[in-house]
Amino acid sequence: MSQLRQLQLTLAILKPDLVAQPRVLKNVWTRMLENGLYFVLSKQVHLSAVQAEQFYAEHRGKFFQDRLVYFMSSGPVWCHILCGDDVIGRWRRMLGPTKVLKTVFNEPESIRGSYGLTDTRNCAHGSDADATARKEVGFFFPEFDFEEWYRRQHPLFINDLVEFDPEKMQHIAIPNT
Ligand code: FUP
Repeated sequence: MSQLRQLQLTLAILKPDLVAQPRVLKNVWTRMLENGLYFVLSKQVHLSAVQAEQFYAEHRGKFFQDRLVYFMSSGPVWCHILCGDDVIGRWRRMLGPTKVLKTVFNEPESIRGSYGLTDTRNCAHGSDADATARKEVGFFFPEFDFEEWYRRQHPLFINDLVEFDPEKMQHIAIPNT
């Protein structure tokens, strides 16, 4: 029985600590592209404290909530919808574990291990499951329609009929495909 291959979608956020360092930001984008991740949609956003609090609603009341909200609204972030085979796991493995103060020792080559500053200022985010990805993509890209994307764009991405456009920071269809 053959099984149809389907690419996965996820949300990546490059956080204010990373965005504030242009050379590091570029290096992370290069790592993402070299790892074969596709950029479906990208935008830069400066979250308000209210929006940051909403995005991290699951952490309400935790000891780090205030510092997390303050940090996430302290400067612009880049949001990317990524796609690829097992992209949720792949992007999270590239990131390394959440807690930077351990990750710098345990996984120094990971993005958080390389560039993370503290457990809060930990460079970047990746959705942890399909359902979370849908919710988080919807938070930043309410206009994005998953079903429509799978119908119209997925065939291009799965056949690698796309190329990266650095102006738009996203992969677009190769002309005449
Ligand atoms: P992750 O799925 O890797 O984003 O991890 P969590 O959902 O557990 O944590 C979300 C964010 O909370 C982290 F990215 C940073 C912040 N955090 C802290 O500031 N301190 C902690 O001890 C744990 C998490």
